[in-house]
Amino acid sequence: MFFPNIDKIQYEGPNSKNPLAFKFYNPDQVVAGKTMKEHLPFAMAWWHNLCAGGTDMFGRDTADKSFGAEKGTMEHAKAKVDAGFEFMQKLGIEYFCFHDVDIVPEADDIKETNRRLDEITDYILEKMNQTGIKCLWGTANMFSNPRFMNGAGSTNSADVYCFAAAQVKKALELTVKLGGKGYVFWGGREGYETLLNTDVKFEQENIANLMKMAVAYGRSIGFTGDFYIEPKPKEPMKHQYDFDAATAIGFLRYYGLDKDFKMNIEANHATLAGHTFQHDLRISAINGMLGSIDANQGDYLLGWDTDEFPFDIYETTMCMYEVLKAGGLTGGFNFDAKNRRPSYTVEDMFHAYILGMDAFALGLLKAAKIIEDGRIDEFIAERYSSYNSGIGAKIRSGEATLEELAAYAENMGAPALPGSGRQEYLESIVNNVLFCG
Ligand code: XUL
Ligand code: CO
Repeated sequence: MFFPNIDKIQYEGPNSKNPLAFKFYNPDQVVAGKTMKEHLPFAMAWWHNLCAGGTDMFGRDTADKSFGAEKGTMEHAKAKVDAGFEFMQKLGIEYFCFHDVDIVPEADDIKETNRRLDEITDYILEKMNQTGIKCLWGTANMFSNPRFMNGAGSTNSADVYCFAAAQVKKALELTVKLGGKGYVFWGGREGYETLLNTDVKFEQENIANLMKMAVAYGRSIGFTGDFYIEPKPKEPMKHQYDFDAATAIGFLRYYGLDKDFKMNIEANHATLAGHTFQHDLRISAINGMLGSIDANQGDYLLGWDTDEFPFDIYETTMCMYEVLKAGGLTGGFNFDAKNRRPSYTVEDMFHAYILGMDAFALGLLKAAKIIEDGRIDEFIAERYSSYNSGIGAKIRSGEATLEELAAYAENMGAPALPGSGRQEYLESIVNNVLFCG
């Protein structure tokens, strides 16, 4: 046991003061026709929870993630599996997400890395069968190793491109072996620092081709799940090609990849792109491409990807509002989030997940209430009601011509103002639902 002083985390309700209990996440409670557990398939991110120790640009690890073994060994890799499964079981988390190099130490020779990956995934599979815990998605880390300094699909080196292809192939095989629901492309270094040395069209074609090869191979080995792009505008690169949901969707459609791919929307990536989290969820949803979510949040005072655990109930409420309206996710909620560097103890790991799971559970409860309340939906319906009949209905039918609309306008005099947007009133409804009962 790695967490001997921590029992299974129970739901104790909103009045509990127990730091190691859920206040809002009550897995079997039914909300809007489904249990919370069904609405919220939570996943543990292997990299942040089991690998990252708090290193930042100015200092080394504060948290000890050795789990009693020597780092860089297969014993350590196995200890992480044991610790991870104990952690997930204690929190009632049913899924995990991983990069290839999160689960084994990378060797110099990819054949040896792949052998290690086979060995560790045998072990992970055993644990999955014992516990019922499942894989949400897998991915290949094609951004940490120096060889990927210019990207993977976007690299200027054909040899590096082949190495990336080999990693994608193996990571797909592992995802299939572990029954993963999805496979993620986060274009970590797919972008540029300066256009003075970059052929953007060339790089985008190469990225699309890598994705096409991944789809062809994945389908050939029985992967039936979704491929995901996880948009991010910048960091580590100055400009990244998967800037936001709209950009990534346009790219997928242009290269004919839209049938196989959906979006994995990360809150802090959306805010880095200058959007709200809700915006990128909505853009994905209206395009039928809302697949999965990387659950975290940024910081208003910091302009980078801080990957904080979700705490802001307005954000989780508006996220769950989008998810409910979209009819749920085919993927899940992966906590791509890390403890703050000074929160370095084992208890902090549990507090962080309790915070995140409770924040989404409360967001779910409140979003369901906003929808049930109906005032916002009613307002929106009324706001567009001029399209319900007459010339408006004709516009919506797609049958109107420019000449016809111009003739209509010429006979109309000046149009009335379009009606108040009532933003402050609508915001007060949200506060009313959030804080009154
Ligand atoms: C980095 C990020 C990644 C992806 C997976 O910003 O979000 O961890 O989720 O590669
Ligand atoms: Co992410």
